[in-house]
Amino acid sequence: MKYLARLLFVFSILLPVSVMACLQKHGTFEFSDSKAIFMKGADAGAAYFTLTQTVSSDDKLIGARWETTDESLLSKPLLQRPRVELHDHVPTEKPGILAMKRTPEGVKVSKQEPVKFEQGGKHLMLYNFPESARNGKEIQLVLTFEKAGDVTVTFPINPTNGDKDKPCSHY
Ligand SMILES: [Cu+2]
Repeated sequence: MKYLARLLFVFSILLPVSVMACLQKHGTFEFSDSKAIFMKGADAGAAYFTLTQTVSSDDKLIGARWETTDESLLSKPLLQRPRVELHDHVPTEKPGILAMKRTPEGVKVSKQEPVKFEQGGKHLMLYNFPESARNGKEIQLVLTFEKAGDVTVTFPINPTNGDKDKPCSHY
């Protein structure tokens, strides 16, 4: 019994570590710390991740989208359909106040410069996401790169601090 207790204890320590290694590899890219955050009751949200290019070849993230086959969403006017935009935060005239802006020019990624999409900085802005998607465990977003093309990345939804590194079930 004592052995079992010790074993469980070891497992409980090891588990978060192994779970933390939710690294998604796609071609020459590595994605880590991916998450999507939706405020309660809001259909807009943001997605964050760290992106590393593992080879000495520059690329550029130029767009992102969420794919759905739901006709009731696809038949809506363009601006009411689910969509994803590349955003960044920029300083305003008021000290300490940041504003969001679109970055349609894209985000460069090279081996020397891992790119962080994080709160208060670059992020993927998520608009008009249906409740069914927001209430799920995770969403898949398709990220489009200039050279590498489309890459599908999994984002756990609203991970709490306790399980902020929960595993992605889909790679
Ligand atoms: Cu934004």
